[in-house]
Amino acid sequence: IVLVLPYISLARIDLRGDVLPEGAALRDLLPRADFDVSAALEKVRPICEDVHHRGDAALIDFAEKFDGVRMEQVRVPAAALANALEQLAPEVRAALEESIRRARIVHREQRRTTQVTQVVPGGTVTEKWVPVDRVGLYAPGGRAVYPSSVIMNVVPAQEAGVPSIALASPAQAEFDGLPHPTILAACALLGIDEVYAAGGATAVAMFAYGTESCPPTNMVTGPGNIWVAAAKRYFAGRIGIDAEAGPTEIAVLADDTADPVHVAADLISQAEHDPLAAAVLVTDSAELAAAVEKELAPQVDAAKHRDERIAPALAGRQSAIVLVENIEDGLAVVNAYGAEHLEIQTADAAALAERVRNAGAVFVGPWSPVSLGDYCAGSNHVLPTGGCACHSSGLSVQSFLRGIHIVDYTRDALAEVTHHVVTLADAEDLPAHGAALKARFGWKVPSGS
Ligand code: HSO
Ligand code: ZN
Repeated sequence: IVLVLPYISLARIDLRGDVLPEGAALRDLLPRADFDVSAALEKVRPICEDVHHRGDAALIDFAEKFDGVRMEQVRVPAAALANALEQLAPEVRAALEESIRRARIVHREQRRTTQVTQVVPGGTVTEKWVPVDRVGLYAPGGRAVYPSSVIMNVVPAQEAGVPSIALASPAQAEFDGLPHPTILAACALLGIDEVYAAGGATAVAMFAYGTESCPPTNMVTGPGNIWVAAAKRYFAGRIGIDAEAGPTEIAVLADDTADPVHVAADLISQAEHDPLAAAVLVTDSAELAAAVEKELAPQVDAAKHRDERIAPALAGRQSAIVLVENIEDGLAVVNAYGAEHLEIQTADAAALAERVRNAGAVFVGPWSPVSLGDYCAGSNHVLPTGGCACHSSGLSVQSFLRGIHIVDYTRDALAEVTHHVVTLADAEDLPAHGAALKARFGWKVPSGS
């Protein structure tokens, strides 16, 4: 019997030989999925406004329409959370607990602390970090049921000290209109008891406007599909949001020291999420490129989600092997691309990682694959996609904190700088600004010293 394996051929982009373009020109040569959030915006607007006007009744109707189940209530009863935890397989519980433990270690230590700066004698500016009062976290359902993402949203919010945390996830017909039981169990493990069955744009609208059962939140975070991204954009400015998450991405920068078996496995691991997921290998070794392609075929063939996600993701225009003249050029390429996840599998991986400027997260060397970061590294896996790593960070404890400047000057310290304030106020033709200081000193400007 001759077994014909479907040959997975990644598109090739050959940047060897010529002088490498820079900046935007280089970025334009690199592959990326289409993710048109503004087009989706028009569709989510009426949905969000319906939730605004009809509250819980709209959430229940939309769940029936989109998730195929008519639920009785939006808020998940406490008994359902306890029950989900009870039913959770012990090994899954142990793994979730370890994931939580490691994420807590990292996020707790990364919390910013109050910084008092003595600007002049008698004059201080303090930056105080205050958690957001109330946040709504979203955990997708459908194709993606990720209790790990519950952890990645809840832990930073808790470590920031957010006093009120609610979570929403779509109603599942299979589970009588409750969110998926592993999502509920993860909430229970994390001590989150305010959970709602609401999906996509409707969940974001529920958090933004509030309904009879869910008080409004100040902020919404969490991954989701294009409807969630569009709803976040709709509410941006009214509430705080994290990045608009698009399809996941992995870039691997590798030289001939990399193991093609590992590289292929890592590319496939993220292609497993979505037919639009991007897998990009950047290498200066034609031999490695060929070996990875050869290795992909049997690994893809054996993969569970081969047909619906992995094969289309690898064959999609967003995925490619990029050949470069040398690793320096490779570094320029990955910096131009700004991947959500960047693995560095080269001889000098740690030194190269230090020079990465644009990436959501960097995974150094052969023993730090992206899958480790997805679950158990302690790092956060909610990361900027679509090139947003060029201007934004992933979710962290900082995402849920606001830095408030507290200004405290004595009479003498104010007197000493008054003439400068008055001069600048006059220069901007805002003399009342200066007058606010003059009034304190009998309308005579202290001369300064
Ligand atoms: N790689 C995804 C997160 C995830 N992976 C959840 C597995 N479960 C985006 O960073
Ligand atoms: Zn993943």
